[in-house]
Amino acid sequence: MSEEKQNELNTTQTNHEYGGSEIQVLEGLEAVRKRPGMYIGSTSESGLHHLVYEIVDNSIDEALAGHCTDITVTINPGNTITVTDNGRGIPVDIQPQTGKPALEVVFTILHAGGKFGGGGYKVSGGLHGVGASVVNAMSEWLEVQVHKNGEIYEMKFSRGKITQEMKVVGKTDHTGTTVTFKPDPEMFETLEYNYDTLHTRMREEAFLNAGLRIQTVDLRPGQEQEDDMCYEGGIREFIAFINQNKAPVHPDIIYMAGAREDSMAEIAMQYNDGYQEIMASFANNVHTAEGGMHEEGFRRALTNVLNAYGKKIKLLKEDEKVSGEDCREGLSVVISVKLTEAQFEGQTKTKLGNSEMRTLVNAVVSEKLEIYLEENPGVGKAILEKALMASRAREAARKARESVRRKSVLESGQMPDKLQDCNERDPALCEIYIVEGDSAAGSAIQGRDSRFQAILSMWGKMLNVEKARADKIYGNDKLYPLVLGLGAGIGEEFNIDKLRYHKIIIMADADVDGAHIRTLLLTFFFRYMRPLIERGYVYSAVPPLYKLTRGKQQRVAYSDEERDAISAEMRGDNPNVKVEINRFKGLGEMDPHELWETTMDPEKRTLRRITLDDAVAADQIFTVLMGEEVEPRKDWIVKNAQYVSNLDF
Ligand code: TSJ
Repeated sequence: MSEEKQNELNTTQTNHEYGGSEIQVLEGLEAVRKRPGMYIGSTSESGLHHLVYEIVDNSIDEALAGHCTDITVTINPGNTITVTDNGRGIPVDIQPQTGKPALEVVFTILHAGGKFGGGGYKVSGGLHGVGASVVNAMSEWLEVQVHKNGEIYEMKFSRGKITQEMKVVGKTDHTGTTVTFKPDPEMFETLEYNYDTLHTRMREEAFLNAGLRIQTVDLRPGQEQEDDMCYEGGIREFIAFINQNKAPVHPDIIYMAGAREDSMAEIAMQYNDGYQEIMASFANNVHTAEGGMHEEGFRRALTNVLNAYGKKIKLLKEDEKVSGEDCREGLSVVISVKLTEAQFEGQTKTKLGNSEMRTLVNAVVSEKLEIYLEENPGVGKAILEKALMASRAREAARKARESVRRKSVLESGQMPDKLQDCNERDPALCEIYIVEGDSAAGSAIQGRDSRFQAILSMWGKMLNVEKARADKIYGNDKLYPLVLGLGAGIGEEFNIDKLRYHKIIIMADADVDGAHIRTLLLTFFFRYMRPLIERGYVYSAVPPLYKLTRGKQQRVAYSDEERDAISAEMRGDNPNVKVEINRFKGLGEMDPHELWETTMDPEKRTLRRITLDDAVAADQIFTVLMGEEVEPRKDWIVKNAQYVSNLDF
């Protein structure tokens, strides 16, 4: 460590002497601040929320160990977070190895959490239990109170450094842990918590931990609300929730569970009369968005059991088969496995790599589902009939598609008329703006630099991706122009080498409809053109929110803070001067010049790159909340209307 840095530490930390081990500690936490992405994924809205999950994971581990029944997550005024539980309380005794209270170690040493202490059912999730020190490093301040041994212990930190050593501050008659923190404005692009994001995630945790009570509370003025979640039925109730607005093919939810050595698997499933497969899988309560071995085991077993059963009841002829996809049309399923040494792989470390989970889930489903179908022949027949219908529809669609594709415009190179192309041909230099609505598209077409900027306009309600089979997208008049314009095909045939633009910019309003369009497009890209997101080719344009006018002088602002700052600047030393502030209602309201200046000029605009994490979040919102039925979608939009400008898809 440089001398300068050492001095800086010593001055901010007057009552604390630094020895060798402390310096290592600080370097550890400094590494978190230098490369936050490695520890919490991002410093955008998703990273901000991740801090909360890191803390809550510790309480959930305590619940899994059988010592905690209640967890409360509170957004306080000022966007600080409090997490409290009624567990045993983080140990406060001095650790022999370090000579320090375990509590201090948890918050100051990377990867220390959850590793100490005695037995119980310990599971290790992806980032589970290692997060307290990471959150501490990323917080302007953090304080913790532990109720244990009849005493209340307290300790405080700032940006990972101790500001108050552990001390007893009072007496108590119960046990538990409370942590309050303020995310560091130096580290995060946004500091505003979204209640719905936290609530949705906590609801998921409550579904996955049957009987655990989780409360979420928002205390911010003007948006006070709370939810109290406890599901005795666990993942069965998760399926009931996912299918709540869908028409089930059979009344009960099929539930299967089994264990082997240290691991266990549980599966809940139900078919509805739609086409979409909704598979939500978890390993140690971590959402495995990229799937993995447990999903493979499930798919294999489901296909085998249904084919065998179909033959047995003679719905399938001896040489007839239904494919895996056919077996999953309209299926909602939650797979949850718990294991001791989870291996997480893939781009976002959300793909389960343990092959023994394939074996376990396969065994559980093979055995239990067969028994279930034997005992419920009515359900068995309904499911088989549905799979057979899917099989026939798919075959017909394939034939139709093949005949269309032979003379397909995809190969002819013909471009859709909704596309105003650019002159440049090198994809690395080309951008395509996807714009919603007539008037915004008009302004964009006039305002753009047509040498390298193409405009694709989309209007009207887009296809609900959830409802469509992949093959239907070829025929969809809203998405087809997009597929054509990008030029790289779709799904299994997607070929990124043919992509015509290396910047794909979604330009939508900062309102409900804009958020809706962004979610739809991201879900679509995630499901059918994932390499676009993996390569970082997808962006969100950031239009301004306010126009400020003083006489002939005009400026724009992209946030409330910026608005206030610019307004003060424009006033200068002259507080009585009038600065007119107008809110932009939408992109369509801007003239071509304004749009170019504020949102499209590469010299001045802000683009937000969409990460795989963002797309996963959009996909999940989509899956659960934007499924078959219109009503829950409306509810979601109405409920989120006030936050929508903060959504970070
Ligand atoms: F780590 C943390 F600070 F992020 C955090 C930990 C935050 C919150 C809100 C709760 C917790 C937490 C930790 N709740 N409960 C526990 N339990 C333990 O750390 C614990 C207690 C006792 C024993 C034991 O063996 O006696 C072992 C452990 C791991």
